[in-house]
Amino acid sequence: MTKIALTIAGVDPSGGAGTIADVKTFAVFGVFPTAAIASITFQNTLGVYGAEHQSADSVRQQIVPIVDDYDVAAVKTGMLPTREVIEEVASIISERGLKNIVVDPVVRSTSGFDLIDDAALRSLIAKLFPLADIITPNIPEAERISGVAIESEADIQDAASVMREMGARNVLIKGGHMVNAEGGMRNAESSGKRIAKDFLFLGSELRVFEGDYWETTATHGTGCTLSSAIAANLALGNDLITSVEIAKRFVNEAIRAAPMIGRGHSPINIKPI
Ligand code: PXL
Repeated sequence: MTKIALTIAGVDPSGGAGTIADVKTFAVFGVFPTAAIASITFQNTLGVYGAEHQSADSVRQQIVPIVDDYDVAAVKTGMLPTREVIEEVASIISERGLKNIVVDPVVRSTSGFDLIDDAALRSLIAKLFPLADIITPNIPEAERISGVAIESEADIQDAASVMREMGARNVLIKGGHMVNAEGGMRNAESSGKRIAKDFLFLGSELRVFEGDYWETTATHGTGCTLSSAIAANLALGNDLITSVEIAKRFVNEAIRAAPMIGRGHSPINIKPI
């Protein structure tokens, strides 16, 4: 039986992140992709130059015909640029009883472009976190959302607690940004080999995932791909831990095998593992 997933996110026309990465990821997992566009960004591998956001009404008009027709098995949200769009998405999820909700709290691009404003962030927390089966912040996102400065694994626990108090049931904090920190994150066993750790809080229970850390600039689209891979696996009927495990291996291989295109941060290589 064909499983269907929906991404509600921004378009990166250069193909590295956002909707294009999500759709490719769904397709690789054999899940039928559908997509509602919340914003069109202007960017390439060197940076984000601007964006033209969709209205809440446009986002509703895109989503409702999809979910009223198809049996959508999982939903991933990415860049939702305004408070109005976030509130509309939260209303539709509640109204239509949508399941397997993965919220990637996209806040800013790697190049430092703010992808959502402060009012949007507040409503993302208030309206969407309680509806999410899992939220997937990276460290800068976890810091901005929780207000906790993250320098250690204890800080990660604190940030996750704050986000759980905000209403998020399960929290995956992606540690890729912390691998460069002095000390803590190095893999002691092997000379020079480094590891990236991701921290999954299933309720209050912590699971740590370790993966190889590739020294590379090819990281464009990692967050989008991870969250859409989790959604694809939930759509296929896998449980949350299995979905996170598979998604993490998938992104790790996509980073390792990145095509190194463009003059900035190359997109990763979304392909079967
Ligand atoms: O990776 C964050 C992100 C998400 N969605 C869109 C983006 C970006 C970063 O550039 O452009 C559309």
